[in-house]
Amino acid sequence: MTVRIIGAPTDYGQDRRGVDMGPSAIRYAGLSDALASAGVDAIDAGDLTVPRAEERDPDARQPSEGNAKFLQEIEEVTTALTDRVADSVAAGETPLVLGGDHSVAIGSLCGSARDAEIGAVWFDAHGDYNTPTTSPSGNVHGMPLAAALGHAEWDGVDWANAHGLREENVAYVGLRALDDSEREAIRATEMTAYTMSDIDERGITDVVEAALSVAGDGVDGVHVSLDMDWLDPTIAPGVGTPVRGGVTYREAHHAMELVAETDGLRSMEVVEVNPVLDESNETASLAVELAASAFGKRIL
Ligand code: 5AB
Ligand code: MN
Ligand code: MN
Ligand code: MN
Repeated sequence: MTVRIIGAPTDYGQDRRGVDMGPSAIRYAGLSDALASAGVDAIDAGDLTVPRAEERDPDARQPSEGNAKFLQEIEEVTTALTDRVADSVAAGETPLVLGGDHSVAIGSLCGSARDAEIGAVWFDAHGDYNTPTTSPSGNVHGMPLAAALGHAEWDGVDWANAHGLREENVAYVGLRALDDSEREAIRATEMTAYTMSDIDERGITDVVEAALSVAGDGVDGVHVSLDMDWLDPTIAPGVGTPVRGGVTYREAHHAMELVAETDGLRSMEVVEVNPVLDESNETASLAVELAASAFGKRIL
């Protein structure tokens, strides 16, 4: 397997500066060596060019198009990332996108689904299913799944709709912080949602196996989205929107080992690492370890 590392150093999707340094921190924590030890060929394709917020028109920092901040900047990043991911998949590689905030998922999904039907497993504390109208924050990192699935105000936003992503093949794992409107919207979809309570009751193995089978049913491949706030903040402090009660170190590793065992992994992203909020690059190091597990690293 050849993994293409694509850095997407953007922080336009949320309010806490620093998440744009995520790709550097993850590389510094030893990503290439870890992937090599997992037995994959890793090509580091470098970072997308993302202009800093300070270089942009100050007016662009205000909410635009309803209540979605930096939407024009996010469109630029998304269209570039979509092409990179689509080219990588077309070349027979598995792209690994490094965020950046979770708005990068729009590009990962659009690229991965360009010429295919895909499913997705969403490892996250949050639902990321807001729209510019329902969002309490205006931050697009809380909207990527709704955007990619083309719902509500996102319908027909061509650069953001991943037409090959099938709603019935999307599964959440580990939800624990939903906005009220988001909760209603998720209930109304055909997505499958496993919360932290499901993990408490059924155990991580059962839940992740179920999620992978939902995502992989009848599609060409599966996108895995790993938001580092999925993990408990005691082990992943370097994130912008931490929520207590996340998965443990071993649960996370085991989940990624199950990802590695599925045949259908088509693309993956690791997002929301914010080195400014981190402690000694701990969250970036954890992101590296989890990526290695997802690509096949084993203890023995
Ligand atoms: B993340 C919140 N629902 O929309 C919103 O980290 C948080 O990509 C979104 O999962 C968290 O602003 C987005 C309150
Ligand atoms: Mn997220
Ligand atoms: Mn999250
Ligand atoms: Mn659709």
